[in-house]
Amino acid sequence: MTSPPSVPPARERTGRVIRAQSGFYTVETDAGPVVAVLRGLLKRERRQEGLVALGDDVRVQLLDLPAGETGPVEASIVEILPRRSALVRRAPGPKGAWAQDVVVANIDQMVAVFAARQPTPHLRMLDRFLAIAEIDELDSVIVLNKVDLGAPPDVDAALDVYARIGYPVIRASVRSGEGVDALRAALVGRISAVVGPSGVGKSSLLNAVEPGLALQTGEVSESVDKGRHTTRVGELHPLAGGGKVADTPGLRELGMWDVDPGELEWAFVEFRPFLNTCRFYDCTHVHEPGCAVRAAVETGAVSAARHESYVALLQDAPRRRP
Ligand SMILES: Nc1nc2c(ncn2[C@@H]2O[C@H](COP(=O)(O)OP(=O)(O)O)[C@@H](O)[C@H]2O)c(=O)[nH]1
Ligand SMILES: [Mg+2]
Ligand SMILES: [Zn+2]
Repeated sequence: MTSPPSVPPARERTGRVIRAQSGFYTVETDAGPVVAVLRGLLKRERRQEGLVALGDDVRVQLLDLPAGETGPVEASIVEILPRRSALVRRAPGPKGAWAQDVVVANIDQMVAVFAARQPTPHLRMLDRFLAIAEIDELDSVIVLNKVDLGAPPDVDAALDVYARIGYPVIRASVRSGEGVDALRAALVGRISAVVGPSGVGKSSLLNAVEPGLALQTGEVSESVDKGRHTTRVGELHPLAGGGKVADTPGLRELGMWDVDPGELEWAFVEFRPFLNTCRFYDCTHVHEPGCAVRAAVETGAVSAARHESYVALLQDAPRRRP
């Protein structure tokens, strides 16, 4: 008995984007990984590239390739499921506007790595990262790598400030092995994104944490991340103990996206106890009389350097309020 040829029902799966490169996405599904592209219609609806981010949960439709044939693309992404979190940066968009750029979606924490030396740590940049993570509602872990080179005393003192305000601080060295177990423990069972300037040892640290990863280190190339038209490869690496981690190449500036001054003050966690006690309800904590945050800076309860970072970020943030 023969039956008329019928269109097989669309085979759909959901999964997580674990690799993104030049419009090709590796989606981890229950039945294994599939390489998918974004369906044209979805692309047109949203009118932009980069709609799918590393870490996104997506619905894919498996392509019906002729029997016996295999192709590089096995599925098309037909839906991006709601994100529960995202690490977002501000990137130059069309016509000089700022566009939102999701670096990694659905992560639990940001791991900010700096080097004790080579390159010199920029704590202003760390404060920016931490503020972004707070705004994105992500936990943060701070890693000072290359402690074998000896941290400058002011950097050591500053790290104590971060520990005091509640951030986990790991002093590490890939050379000596110090801190590697602590970093592994911080990563296990969680989805993390590692951020920080080039050359601080992000990839080396991850290789030490997870020897099978074999991430490229040393030869530092920023070119992959210079402009929006260049290729960026993103990958969520599985960890033996459970969890996943994304190494972000050359993410020098993790800009602020559409930050409201009211959000920024909240993003400096140690300001929170003082925010409702300023004389003016709309105090920006820069110059107003009766400012409880600045009073706390005077007494040393809030670090002057952190307050300076806050002021710098406030001036940098796009204003939505008049
Ligand atoms: N002295 C020292 N050098 C390190 C350490 N970790 C990494 N490096 C070196 O720093 C350079 C940059 O490392 P890499 O992992 O590529 O940095 P990334 O750009 O942040 O991923 C390489 O030459 C590493 O060998 C460390 O703990 N101590
Ligand atoms: Mg690297
Ligand atoms: Zn104030």
